[in-house]
Amino acid sequence: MGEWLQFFELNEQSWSWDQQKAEEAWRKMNVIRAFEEKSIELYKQGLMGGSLHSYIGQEAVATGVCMNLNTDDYITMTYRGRGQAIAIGADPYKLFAEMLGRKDGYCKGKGGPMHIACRELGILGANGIVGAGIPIAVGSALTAKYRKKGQIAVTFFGDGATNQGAFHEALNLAAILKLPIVFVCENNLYSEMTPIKYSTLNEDLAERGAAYRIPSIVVDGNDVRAVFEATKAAVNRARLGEGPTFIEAKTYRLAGHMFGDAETYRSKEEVAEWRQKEPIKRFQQVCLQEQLLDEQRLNEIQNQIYKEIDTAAQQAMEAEQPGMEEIFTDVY
Ligand SMILES: Cc1ncc(C[n+]2csc(CCOP(=O)(O)OP(=O)(O)O)c2C)c(N)n1
Repeated sequence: MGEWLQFFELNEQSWSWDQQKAEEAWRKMNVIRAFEEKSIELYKQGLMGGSLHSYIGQEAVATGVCMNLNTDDYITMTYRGRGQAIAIGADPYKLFAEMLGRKDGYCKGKGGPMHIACRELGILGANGIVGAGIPIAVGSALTAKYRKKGQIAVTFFGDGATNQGAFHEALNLAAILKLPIVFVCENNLYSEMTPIKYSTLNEDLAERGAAYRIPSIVVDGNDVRAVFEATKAAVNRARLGEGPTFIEAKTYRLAGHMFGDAETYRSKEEVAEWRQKEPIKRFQQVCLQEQLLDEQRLNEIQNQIYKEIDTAAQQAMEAEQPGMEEIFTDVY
């Protein structure tokens, strides 16, 4: 299995991003964070239906991966999928509108927080069923292979999903058919309220990709640079027809599994420890150390983003609800 499994280390000496790339990463991560914080605020006020599963803490994964993608690539993700949607270019107003049940939402307000989909952005759907997005992405990778337009598929899922049967079937099929797909496992150490050590003996879930003879990489999921570089190689392989790659991004969700989670299954000390390693703070330090962006510019961008997110949320709250004529359309 050794030859199929790799531990990605960022080469600090040769790593270089220009100011534009650093700004792109800083912006995307902050838009996701601001959006998720605002969503919690709206949910608390009882303005949103369904459940809300926060992506706070995992921003570097969606950002680092999606910075390598084009909008004609395909992505699937979980109920936390607003992070990936934003990273691929979704409009926060349309996302808020969706979550608030407004007609301007990506699914005309009928999908809610867990079911973002947008064909124009290649988003084949966030999915409330654990692991269900994985075979859908494999199917789209098969389409991409036939179409020969250089498209690829990327699927995001959690550690818990790697115990689903569909995950194993999808990996095996992608490996044998050499499909252009990147499997991105966001290992945030918990499946709902179950710590991974209670459900899975593998310490590195990338071993599961390696077991299917898929080149598999473990990467620091809280370092946007490492996620970007590891994904870049995987995306190149997929575009060149060299088959799938499995990326395990080690990360941590800083909020509860969903809004209302009492978090009795983990200690405050553990959360505090991970808060020190959270991706936005870490990237801020890199930007300052490497003199890519100074403190004033970082703050300026961040403040602007928080204002824009407030405005988008306000506009969505004031937006129209779908009319009765929409009640049976697009519903399966
Ligand atoms: C097939 C299925 N089984 C159980 C559930 C209930 N459930 C919702 S989220 C979740 C945890 C999944 O954990 P993981 O895949 O690690 O993703 P994370 O929530 O950590 O992002 C479970 C068991 C479900 N939605 N679908």
